[in-house]
Amino acid sequence: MRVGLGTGSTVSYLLPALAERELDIVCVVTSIATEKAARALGFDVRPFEAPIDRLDIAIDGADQVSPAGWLVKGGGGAHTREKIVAGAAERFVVIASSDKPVERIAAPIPLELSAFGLAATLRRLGGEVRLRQGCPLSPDGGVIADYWGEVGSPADLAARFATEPGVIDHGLFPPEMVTEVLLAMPDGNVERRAGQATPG
Ligand code: A5P
Repeated sequence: MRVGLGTGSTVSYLLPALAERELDIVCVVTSIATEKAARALGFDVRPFEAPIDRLDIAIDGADQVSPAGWLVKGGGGAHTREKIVAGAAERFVVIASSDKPVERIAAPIPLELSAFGLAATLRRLGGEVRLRQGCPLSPDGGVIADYWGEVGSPADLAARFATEPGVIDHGLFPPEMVTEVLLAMPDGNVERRAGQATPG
C-alpha cells in the first residue's frame, strides 16, 4: 500500500505501532519531523512525486473536529502538505483524542502564506490574521500564520481564504475529504465517526 503519514503527537504514537506490524508499505510524509521519525523506524519513505500520484490511505491527527465533520489542522504548521496528502488518498483516516471534538469550529485557523508579497497579503487579510511567532517556514517556504477572527460557517471562511491572493492554503478540512474519524475516549474505547468522503 501507499500510505500518507500526517504530522503531530498523535502520528508520533502511530508510527511505532505501524512499524511493529512489519507491513509492506511505501510512505509519503507531510513534514520533516515525520520523515525523520519514519525513516528511523525503517519505513520506506519516498518523495511525493511521480510515479506516486495517488495513495491508498492517509492517516493524520486533528486540532478540532466539528459535529458536521469539519476539521481544523495545522497546529504544527503542516496543513498544506497534510491537505495535499489527504486529498490524494483513497481513504483519509483521522485519529484524535477526546479533547478534539468541539461544538463549533473556532479560531485559531492556521494559514500558510506566500513569502512573496507577505506584507500586502497581511494588509488585505486585516488584523485578524497574525504571523505565528517562532514558527519556522514550511518545507515549501511558506509563512505560517493564524486567523483569529470569528469563524461562523467553516465553508464560507474556507471559500474566502481560497480566493485570497497570497494564501497558499488554510487549516479547514471539509467533511467530504474525511473517510473516518477515530476518537480515543478516556475509558480506552474508540468512537468511530464516519466522514463524508466517497471512495474513488
Ligand atoms: C500538524 O500541522 C497538525 O495538523 C496536526 O496533525 C494536528 O495539529 C494534530 O496534532 P496532535 O496530534 O499533536 O494533536
